Amino acid sequence: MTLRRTRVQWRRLGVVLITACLVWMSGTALMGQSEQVVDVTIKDFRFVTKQSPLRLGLPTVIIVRNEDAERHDFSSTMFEGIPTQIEKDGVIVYGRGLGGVYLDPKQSATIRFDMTRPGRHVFRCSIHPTMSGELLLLSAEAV
Ligand SMILES: [Cu+2]
Repeated sequence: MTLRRTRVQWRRLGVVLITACLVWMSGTALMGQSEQVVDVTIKDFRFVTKQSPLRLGLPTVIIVRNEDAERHDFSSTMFEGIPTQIEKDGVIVYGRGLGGVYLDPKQSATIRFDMTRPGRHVFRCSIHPTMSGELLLLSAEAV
């Protein structure tokens, strides 16, 4: 094998690596766009949400953080009959009949689902009946 041939092979390897890197980068960019994230913070016995209207048919991620020193619950009928994934402390629960998640003080959870019903969806804390909030889901045509 001559020295020149080795150089060509190294150059090819470089092109392959750069291509793989670009594909990976555009892939993560696309994933970031197609997932809509909602942050819900529980503080002073209230749900605080910063939300722009959500679109149907896109993977939705709700991140709930309990900043209180009290145990709370994030529950909603919006997950009814919809495959839902709830992750808490590295444990993932998956199912169609999940009603929500309990959060110990300073605990957080990530809820992933694909919303199919438009409208206003209420969520509440089953421990404290005065606590409630809502998410607005629009159909894609309305946006
Ligand atoms: Cu509560």
